[in-house]
Formats: sequence, C-alpha cells, structure tokens
Amino acid sequence: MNHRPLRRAIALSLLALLALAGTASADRLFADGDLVSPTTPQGIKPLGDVAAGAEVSADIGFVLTCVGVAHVDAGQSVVLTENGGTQPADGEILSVTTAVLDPVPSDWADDGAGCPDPVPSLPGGAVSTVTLRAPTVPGPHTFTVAWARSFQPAGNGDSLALGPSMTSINLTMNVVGNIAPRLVLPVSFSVQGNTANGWTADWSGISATDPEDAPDPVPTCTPSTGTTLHLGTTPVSCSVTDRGGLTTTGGFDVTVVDTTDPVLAGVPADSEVITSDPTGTTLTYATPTATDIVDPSPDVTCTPATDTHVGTGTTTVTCTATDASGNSVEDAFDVTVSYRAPHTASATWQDPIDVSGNTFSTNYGRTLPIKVRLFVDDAEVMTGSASITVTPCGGGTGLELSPTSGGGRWNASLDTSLLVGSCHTVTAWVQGLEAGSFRLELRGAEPTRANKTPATPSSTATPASTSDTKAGTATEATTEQPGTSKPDRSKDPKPDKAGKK
Ligand SMILES: [Ca+2]
Ligand SMILES: [Ca+2]
Ligand SMILES: [Ca+2]
Repeated sequence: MNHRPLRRAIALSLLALLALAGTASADRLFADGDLVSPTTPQGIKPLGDVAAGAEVSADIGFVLTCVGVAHVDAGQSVVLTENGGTQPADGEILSVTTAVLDPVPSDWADDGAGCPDPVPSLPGGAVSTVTLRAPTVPGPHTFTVAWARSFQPAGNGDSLALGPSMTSINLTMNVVGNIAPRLVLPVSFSVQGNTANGWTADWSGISATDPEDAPDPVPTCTPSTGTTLHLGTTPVSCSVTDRGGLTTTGGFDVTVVDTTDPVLAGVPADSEVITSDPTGTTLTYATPTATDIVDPSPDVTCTPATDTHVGTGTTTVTCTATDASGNSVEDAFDVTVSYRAPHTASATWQDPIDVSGNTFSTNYGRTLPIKVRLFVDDAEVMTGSASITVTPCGGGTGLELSPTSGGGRWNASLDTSLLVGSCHTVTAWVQGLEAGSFRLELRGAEPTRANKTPATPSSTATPASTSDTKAGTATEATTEQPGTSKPDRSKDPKPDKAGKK
C-alpha cells in the first residue's frame, strides 16, 4: 500500500493536537473546520498478543472537537464510513462498520465564528467495529484504518466543516506463533459396567480448543469411543492436532466395576410331593436361570441340588446366582414331602380251586373254571382291569385270560389242553398289582410234548416275571400324585387271605 495517507494522517494528527493545545493558536493557524478523531489516546489502539492469522476486533469511539471558523451545524450528525487503510503483508482489514455520531448541540460554534473558550468537544456516542486478520509472521505489526466523513443531514458549508484532516487510527499487535491446541479431558474415573463384559466407552465429553482453528480441532482417543472396556482399569490416550500441525496429547484411566447383583429367574414355586417311600423322595426341579448386566453367564447353584434324596417333611431349597465380580442374589422355595403307604392287592381263589400248600392239582385236558375275588387295600374290586396269567414253571410262553366280573367274583375258563408241560403258575392281577398266585400241576400232562398253539396267546400286557413274584402283595414303587383315588377301606367283608403266601 502507499504510505502517503498514513504519513499525512500522522501529520494531521499532530496538527490536531496542536490545535487542541489552545484556541488562540488554532484560530490563528487554521481557518479550517472541526476535528473528528478517535478517542484512543494518541490515535493508537494496541491489540496485544494475537495468534498468527487470527481474527481480532476492536471497537473505536470518536470525539468531535471545535476547531477554526467552519463548523458542523447544530443538529447535524457526522457519519463515519470505511475508507481503506494500510495493513502489513499477510494481514487484512476484514471489515469496518459505519458509526453515526450524536448530533451537534445548539450551543456549538456557528460557521464564521471562532470556538468559545474553553473549546467544546463532543463524545461521539457511537463506535465503529474494526475487524482484522492478523499476519502470520510473528512479531509487531501495525494496521492503519481510515474513515470517510459525511453529514446527516446536509448543512451549510459542509465541505469546509471538517477541514482537511483525516479520521484514522493505528492498531498495533504482536503476532505470536501458532499455539498448540488444548485437550479437555476428564480426570481418571470409575464407572459401572453397562454391557456384557464391561462398559461401552463414551468420549462425548472430550473436546479440544485452539486459538487459531475455527471450528476447534477434534481429538481422538485410544481405545476409541464405542469400544467395550473390560472390568478393571484401562488407560486411555487422547491426542488432538491443529491445522498448524501442532499436537497435544493426554490421557486418563477408566476403571470399570460391576457391583450390580445378577437377577434370578425361574425359581420354582413351593410344591408338595407324596411318596410311598418312607425314607422320602428324590428332589427333582428345574434349576433357575440368572442374568447379569456385565457377566453373560452368572453361576447358579441350589442346595440341596436336584436329584438329591430328601426325607419327608419340608425341605427349603436355596438358589444363589453369583456373577464374576462376586455379586450374588438368593432365592428359595419349599418342597414338602409326605409319605403315603403303597397300595396292596390280594386274591381269594374260590371253588373248585382248592389251594393247599399254594398248589392245585387237576387232570390234564380238563377245562378249569377259575373264580377269584380281588382286593386292593382290603377293598374288593369288581370293576376295572383284571387279568389272569398262566406261565410255565420253567418259564416260557404262557397264556393270559381276561376274567369277567359276575356273581360277586371274577370268572375265567382255562382249557388245560392248551398248556404245554405239567407245571404252571396261575397269577391274578388287579389294577396292575399282583393279587395272588398258585402252582397248577396237571396230572397226565407230557412235560416234553410238542407245543400247541395257545387259544389265547400271551399279550404284551402280561406283567413280566410273574413266576418269581411273591403272591398276594405288590407295591407301587413310584411316587404317587396327590388325588389318586384310594380304595374304600370301609367296605366289608374283609377278604380271605388264602391266596397270599
Ligand atoms: Ca457548517
Ligand atoms: Ca493452534
Ligand atoms: Ca453384575
């Protein structure tokens, strides 16, 4: 830029100062008009240290001083508008706003008249905002900003009202080199786990500032945001680099903890079990499950465990879920075991079967009527399921007869000619229980004669191994369910136990 305006501005500023020194000399030396100058002392505005290339603004105020014999008219305002200036290499005057000074009061000097004593001056009451971009070269720099003057409204002799002086200012600054960005990091902290195996890293609170960069540079951290930090302490390293290439690093520790209990689910309700085993029963239950925010598979243990034999009475089963951090939760349920005696069945064989010594003998080939009374828990049974099986004493294929009830007993007919061999066991069954049996010996039978096709082949419904079963009683080995109908024990008569061994 040319240096002439600047030099002239300085010169005129000095003249203005002289003018302010005394009315007499001003009147004598200048027939010029009033003076508009910045309020800043000596026309210099120091801006201090400024980052290289940074934008910096300053508000400039003005004062109107009465000089000479040409004046701003009463009621007129002076309007100051941007009018160039000079800037150091690599710097720039970005903007200068317009300032409209307060109107001149009625007691200001009239055109053609000298200024009164003391010389009046008028603070402008308006400011012009100057925005500069600092050079990038470090060191002291000076900008000069000038304003053009005009009047609002137009008045008398406006071209002479302000004389030849310029309204300008020098702005000085000291450019410092690029300043490193500043990281905004948290101090080391502990946090509750919020996901499986740890805590999801969230660095949304981490930022950086930089005096030169707009917007501010964005820091990055390792591990990155979104990473799962496992239980324990993880060091986090962050860095940020500004557009000038300066990097700032920092770090902090994150300690992830889990102090939250797991949650048990599926704990069985209290229950009651009836058993025919006087020593109790075997506990059977589904082990509960557990979930936990951090531990994907917390341990679950229950005491006593399922498949444990427990006695009669109430057993409290306590289940505990424990996560990997040792947090645990407990729940319990009761199992009440009651003993109930097993069912027993008995049979009373009737004429013509004469069981003496548990053996009945008859001639081979005879069709033998079998009549039997059946009892369960001493109560006579006349309906439901009953059967009679006939099996060879030495084992092998036998017969099954389906008796029908009638005449106060169960009746079946056994054609002994269908039997192979001379010795058989005849067994009566009721409600799945073995009620009684006797040994049938067939006189005249051929122990080794060829097999005959049985009139009624044994079916799969035939209870197994009847030959080794004690006659007269049977027990249910399995646990009963509550509500099983029980025989009416009040019914008479008491059965004859002849069929029992
Ligand atoms: Ca005038
Ligand atoms: Ca910087
Ligand atoms: Ca937990």
